[in-house]
Amino acid sequence: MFKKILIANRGEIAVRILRACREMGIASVAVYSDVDRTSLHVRHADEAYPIGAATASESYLNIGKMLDVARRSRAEAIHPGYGFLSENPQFAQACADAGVKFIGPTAAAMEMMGSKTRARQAMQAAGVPLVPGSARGLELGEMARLAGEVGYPVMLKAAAGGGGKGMRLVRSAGELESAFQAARSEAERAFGDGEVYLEKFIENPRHIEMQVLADEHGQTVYLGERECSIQRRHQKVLEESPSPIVGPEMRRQMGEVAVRVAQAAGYTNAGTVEFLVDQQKNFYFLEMNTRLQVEHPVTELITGLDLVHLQVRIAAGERLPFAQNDVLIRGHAMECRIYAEDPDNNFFPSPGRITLLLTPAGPGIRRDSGMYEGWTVPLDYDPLLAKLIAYGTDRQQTIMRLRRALHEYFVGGIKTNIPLFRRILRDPEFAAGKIDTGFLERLLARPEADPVRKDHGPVAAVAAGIFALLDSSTGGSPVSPARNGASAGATQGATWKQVARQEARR
Ligand code: MV4
Repeated sequence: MFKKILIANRGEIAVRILRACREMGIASVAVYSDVDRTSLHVRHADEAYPIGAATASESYLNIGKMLDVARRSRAEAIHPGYGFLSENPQFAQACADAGVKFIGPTAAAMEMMGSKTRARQAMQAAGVPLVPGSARGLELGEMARLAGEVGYPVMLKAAAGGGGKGMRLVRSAGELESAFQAARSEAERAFGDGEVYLEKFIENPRHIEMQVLADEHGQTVYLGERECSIQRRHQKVLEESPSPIVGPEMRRQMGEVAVRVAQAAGYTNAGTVEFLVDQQKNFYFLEMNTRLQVEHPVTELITGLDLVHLQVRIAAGERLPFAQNDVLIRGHAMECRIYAEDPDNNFFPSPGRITLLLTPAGPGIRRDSGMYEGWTVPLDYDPLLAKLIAYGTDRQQTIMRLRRALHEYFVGGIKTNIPLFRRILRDPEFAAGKIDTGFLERLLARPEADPVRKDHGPVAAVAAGIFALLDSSTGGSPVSPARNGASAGATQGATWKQVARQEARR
């Protein structure tokens, strides 16, 4: 086993990996940028090295600095977490060349999955179900022909993309040419690669992914699915396992396909196979994420496994300590991603100092967090602060526990999306498991019930008091006797504004 591991990341995931290291008796090395000197991951580590300016390219994305710290600290392995260098094949290769074990798949497996067209070709050859479309990049003429064949609407995607970047929905033949040019130039600008391919468009799909683990001795297992349909602008917000629509038979089929995907890619360590699922529950391979994911805790809770321990053991050359038949799924888990952003202001990032932090606990609650009271949230990175994860015997109990924990959670000094979760978890469609990738957009388009109107009795009494006071002090103005008391809805706002202005002048 490794004696020392470098964690090439920050925030809650660095804390998560540091915890595993300590449990395993492995010494840990943290790295930190200038703005992370006082961050939680630095405190949990045995050693910590500064790696430069806040800008990620100078610190957490800098391959040379990361390998320099590995050499100076004599770390034998590097865990990349998620984001930053975690899916960078050049980094995985540089680690291998430097004799440091990268805790993840090989550079070759990562590279194959990095190109969506290469992955589609390999998966088509392996008999994996794909969304109908092209397995390679196309020119406009070929694209028009194929789009006619599979039928509109179609989706254009960048081969180098993923996660929603460089995608274009095309509803009819007339829109194809301009969408094609736009997709190509966007892909060229974003990835330096203008290759664009085509898929039939799946209306209101679900996003369901399968966790896999593969050791370096040829054994691959699946650990159940995660339902990730609650997203906003391709950013996941809430995840759960099991999916409300996946039963044992569908799980076995998806799991076996996911294992086939991993084996066709020569995949090792932890990975996630993403599927699009249509309204008839047909599932199609979308892409493979070659890293430990943000939402891994829901799988840990329903399987009882520790994915980070297993990643480390696999990277050290150990065999998987169990077989597929030993993997049992029990209960239900649900995760809320707590972001430092303001849901009332278009989800704008809300950095700043955390002046008061009240944290939930109690039965069935797990919290993976990178924040503490008094810490200042930097604005330089992804604003994920923490993950609140609930576990229960079934979905209903899990939802009640999560609602209870969200009621307890208080983060003062900054804005967070905690109120959004309270709203999602009260929604009847959500409670019924009727969710797809359009759920959150539909929820946000509905105006929230006005909390003031619910107590209109006391509010009306206070208003009447103010009106009476103003009436006596200003000789009747600004509230005309005709409108006093029972004013119509449309004029009410204007009256209030008048009163407020009057108040301000006093
Ligand atoms: C699609 C699709 C419908 N049809 N492909 C978005 C992210 C990227 N990973 C793939 N995405 C989609 N691909 C076809 N052929 C709809 C989406 C999509 C989506 C997928 C997963 C989760 C959320 C989504 C939100 C909008 C669109």
